[in-house]
Amino acid sequence: MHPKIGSLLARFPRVELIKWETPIQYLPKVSERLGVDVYVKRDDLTGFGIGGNKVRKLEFLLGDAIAKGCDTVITTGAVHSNHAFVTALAAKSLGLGAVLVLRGKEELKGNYLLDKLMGIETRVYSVEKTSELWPIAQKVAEELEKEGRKPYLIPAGGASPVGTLGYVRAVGEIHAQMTRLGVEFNSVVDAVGSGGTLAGLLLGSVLVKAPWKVVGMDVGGFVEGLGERVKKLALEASELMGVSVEVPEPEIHDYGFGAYGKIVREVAELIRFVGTSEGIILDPVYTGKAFYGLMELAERGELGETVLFIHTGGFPGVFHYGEEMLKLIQKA
Ligand code: 5PA
Repeated sequence: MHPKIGSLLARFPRVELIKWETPIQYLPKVSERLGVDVYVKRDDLTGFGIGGNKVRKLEFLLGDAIAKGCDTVITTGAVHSNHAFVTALAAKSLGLGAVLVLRGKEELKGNYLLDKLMGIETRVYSVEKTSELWPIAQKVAEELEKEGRKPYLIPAGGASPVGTLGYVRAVGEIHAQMTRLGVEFNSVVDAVGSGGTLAGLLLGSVLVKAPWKVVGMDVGGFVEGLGERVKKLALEASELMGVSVEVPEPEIHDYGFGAYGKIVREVAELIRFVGTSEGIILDPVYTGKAFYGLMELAERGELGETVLFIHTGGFPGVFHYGEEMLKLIQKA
């Protein structure tokens, strides 16, 4: 852990859901194909539930919920939401209640199947956008308050200033690992949905004066005004930490292939390539799209000589959309 990050975060309540540093792994076959050294931070192996980036945010969010004496966590997302499932699972494991306010088709697949299997309370609505779920979640909170419970509302993706601290902390880990590895990353790349991960990476990188640039791959407009939102989140998190810094405009590229959650052949084929060459499974909604962007930008020489990809997880999406991907690959 980078000492500056460690000491700045020490006063924030955090529940320890991750028991180790996630490894950083070199990808020889991908690197050979691109002519650029590509490493992966294996945050798919954060190890709580099915892992992923959300666990890092939840360490701080649930720490905050418990410190505030809350007893029930409410959050929102699509039915395939990795964030929603792991939030409820973590809350339950800590003895808290959880209510998920979701949107979409109730199919027993992927994360929604896991929700049901773990006995998590879900309420599913037919609205277009996850943002439309927020007022509903607020009403659920009011209902619970009337019953004498103390709810803790978590925005979609855990994208609050407190949640953002999770990836500020991750930067402290990455910086220390990079020094041990004896390499220097020129770029750090991640998938961007709600923006909390990118905001944390951005702020953490400023704080450690990192040698890399942070590059986000927008997976299809999960939220509007992404760049501004990421910057705002990073600044709010810096205020929370009591540091005064300049946060640059985030570099974000559109790799949504038309829409959030849209499953496309190019990404399905890339998932097959990375799986069969490196033994790493990417997902079709987030990491597959972001890695596709990494490969295009790296080939154009835009990411420098040495790149770190944050594997943010999303494994249940492979099983939610597996059949659809297979059909697309077979049609080609
Ligand atoms: C998600 C998000 P941010 O939301 O922090 O930008 O992270 C993007 C991201 N990788 C990257 C995976 C596997 C993710 O699940 N998921 C959301 C969800 O509801 O699961 C918030 C959209």
